[in-house]
Amino acid sequence: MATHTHGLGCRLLRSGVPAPSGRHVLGRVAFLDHHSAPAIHAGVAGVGVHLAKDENDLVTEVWETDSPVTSGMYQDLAYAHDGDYLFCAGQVAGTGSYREPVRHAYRAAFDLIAKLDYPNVLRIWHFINDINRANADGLEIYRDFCLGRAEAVDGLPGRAGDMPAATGIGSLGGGISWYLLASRTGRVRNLENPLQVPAPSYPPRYGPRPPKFARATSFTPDGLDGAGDLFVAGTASILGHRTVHAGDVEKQCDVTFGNMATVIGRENLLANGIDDSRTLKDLRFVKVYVRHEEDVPVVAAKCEEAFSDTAEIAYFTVDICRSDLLVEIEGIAPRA
Ligand code: 3EB
Repeated sequence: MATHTHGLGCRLLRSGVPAPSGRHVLGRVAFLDHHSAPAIHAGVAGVGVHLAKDENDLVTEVWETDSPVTSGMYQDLAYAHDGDYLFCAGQVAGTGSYREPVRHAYRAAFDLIAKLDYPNVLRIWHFINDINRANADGLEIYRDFCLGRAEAVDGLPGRAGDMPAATGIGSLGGGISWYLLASRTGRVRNLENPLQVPAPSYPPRYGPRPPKFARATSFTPDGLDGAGDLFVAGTASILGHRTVHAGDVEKQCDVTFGNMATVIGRENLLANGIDDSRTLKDLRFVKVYVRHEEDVPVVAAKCEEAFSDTAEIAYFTVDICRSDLLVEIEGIAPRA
């Protein structure tokens, strides 16, 4: 991560135009006041996600690596890889039914992963416009998306169907923008949270097919021990499979912090055979999604207390996959 001078690194910057760092850019995700399709610009693979209300609110996430990258387009996907890591970004245009195009987009990405030989998927992000609105058939768009994703994952061979930590969150436009990171080597372990029902086991009340993602993904490069880089999925105020504290954003923050701390804490890592331990203070590159703009100050105050002074924290005002969720938070606990 940014603390690394080698391996996969991240920068989360409060500006639209990041200064060069001297490392190789694997992928660039710009959180903009408009949408911009996956593309290669000056050799850099990237996508523009419509997540900012105006141009004073821009954030850029840059993924960096050690070796020169090769970038290109595969179907509608923009990708780059360096022999160790792969970045891939896609977009599904707004439509009355996402099921088929999401299945198609996921399949294309997994074809690319197989073709280029990056079988370890580390992390996936999805930004879904009108996430709580009904599609042409009256199905909520998030549920429509989950249906296509589940069908795509059904068709994947062996371990490829074992999905990593993800984010599935609203956006302000552009259909569905999404991106993923994968590696050729190293060890990937997907973790669950003992306080939450695994998302793939959610009961049918939440939609015809459940969300397919893990609560966290541990990525340990070859030759190293412990949890490595811990990617924590978008996390919300859910215990078991139920939303708790509907209508109370502060209590939703507390449950979210508890969920994140539990997933990366010593007990859960040991239960997964990983001799390591992390806390909320180890989290970096934190993205905080807040449903109502007026809640941002109180959520930010809670986050500043919960996370480290040195954590990069970006706040976005967007809808969340369940109408009763007011806040969702993700982060990365990088290896030391
Ligand atoms: C949850 O725990 C909250 O559909 O990929 C969090 C992270 C959530 C990822 C996804 C959804 C997703 O169910 C929502």
